[in-house]
Amino acid sequence: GSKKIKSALISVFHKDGLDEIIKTLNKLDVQLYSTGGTQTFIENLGVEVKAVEDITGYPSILGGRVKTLHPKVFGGILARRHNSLDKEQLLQYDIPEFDLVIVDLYPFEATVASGAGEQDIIEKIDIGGISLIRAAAKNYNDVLIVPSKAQYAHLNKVLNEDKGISTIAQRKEFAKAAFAVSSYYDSAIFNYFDNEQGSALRIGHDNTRTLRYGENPHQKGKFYGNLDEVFEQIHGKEISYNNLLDIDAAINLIGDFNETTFAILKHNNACGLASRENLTEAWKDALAADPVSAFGGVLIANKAIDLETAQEINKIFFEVIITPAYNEDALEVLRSKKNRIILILKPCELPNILNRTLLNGVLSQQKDIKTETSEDLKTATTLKPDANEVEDLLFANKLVKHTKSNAIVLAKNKQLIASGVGQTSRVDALNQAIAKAKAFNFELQGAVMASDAFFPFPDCVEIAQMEGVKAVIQPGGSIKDQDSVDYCNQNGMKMVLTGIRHFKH
Ligand code: 93A
Repeated sequence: GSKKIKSALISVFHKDGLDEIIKTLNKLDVQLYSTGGTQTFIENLGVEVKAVEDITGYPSILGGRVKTLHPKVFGGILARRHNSLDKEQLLQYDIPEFDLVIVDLYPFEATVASGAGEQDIIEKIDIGGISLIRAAAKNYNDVLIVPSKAQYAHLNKVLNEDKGISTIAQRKEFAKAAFAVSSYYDSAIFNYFDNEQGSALRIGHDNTRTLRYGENPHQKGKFYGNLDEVFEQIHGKEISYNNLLDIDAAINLIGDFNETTFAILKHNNACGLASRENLTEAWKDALAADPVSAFGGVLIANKAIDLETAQEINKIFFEVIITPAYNEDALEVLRSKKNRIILILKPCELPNILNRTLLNGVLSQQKDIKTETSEDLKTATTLKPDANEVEDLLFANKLVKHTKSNAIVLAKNKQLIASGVGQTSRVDALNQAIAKAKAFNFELQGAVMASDAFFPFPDCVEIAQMEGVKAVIQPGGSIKDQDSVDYCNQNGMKMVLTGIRHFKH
């Protein structure tokens, strides 16, 4: 149950914030023990403290690599206070009990981030501190563990609330935080050694966000990660689970476009996208593809939003807008709706790994970061696409890569005309795209078609040709490729092959 803290072992890297705790512990008559630097800090506060070296009989050796690693330290942390044999051994070997352990680890991650050399980084792998944390957390039944300076405020609260008495529930809560710290710390070390893999999923103790709910209101939801690295939210309501899915899709999509581009996404697929010299034009032409779907969508642009564009955007209802920057007057317009989520996209490198849970495990793969250029294209037909058509083909191909399979994208003049998304057959995807294009009065004459995977039969090029599509981009690789190529040749169409499939399930 409840325990009064009589002794504390303190070994912290960052000393800031410790003074308040030391003063409180001193007032509560707690016997303090500490390692070298921490000892000096405590003594400078005018508080009495015993050196760990005086208990172990060893000085800090090997340049500090071995300071606290000793049975007299770990015995005093791990001893079960209700176990008479443990108690006897403490007496036998003259080991003091530690009721409270405060640690702040060597800053491994920050040292890596600072660009330090390998030797400096290796020295920042904390061994003694992490062991103190794990030992004290294991013995939460008797010991209160404070595993990083992030928990100082919480400790202060406990110390002040009940005059240095902690409950078992509180100690278990701190132990949970301790294992979050130790597991995060070790995964940061793993990531450093595993640099070939790119950064793995990083879940930290202060990196969990409880969402209002999951995909639907009856499902609980959480996000593990640090969104602050990716964007800054400057306006609007709390970001939801579904918003995050769309934000992720939007950021990955826009990353493939270099020219001034505006995109509108719904359910992770683009329902509008255009590249133009001017942002307002890009917005208008993105919206034109499907103003119905755009309702409640997620918007993303790769240029700062100006006033004129903001005024245009403001005419429709949308959930989220993401851009690298906003002009002050544009922001004023966009802020007119209270709930609208406004995000500033930060320049940051996202992990190159995609993980997805399924059955009783996790599927993991590298991200699809392949973006084809004109050099990747092989013309399969007698007619070759001209320069403008090549631009449109590459444009459509980028879009189809970010669209759920089976996918067909129809585009013209760097504008998405319509796409068929997530269909169970390629023909269905094409028919959906054609129907949408017609519904919004688009003329498909001269348009291009992109497919995320090969055409198993010539039916898609036949249907597309009848609607006026002039050029096709696809990976190729079907045993019946030649049937599609023959049809194109007989009907004056052009076809290029990329050799790269872009399934997205
Ligand atoms: O090099 S260590 O892994 N060896 C140890 O035995 C040890 N014990 C505590 N580093 C060790 N520590 C770490 O020293 C703590 O985690 C803390 O970050 C730091 C505090 O040292 P000082 O009190 O000398 O500033």
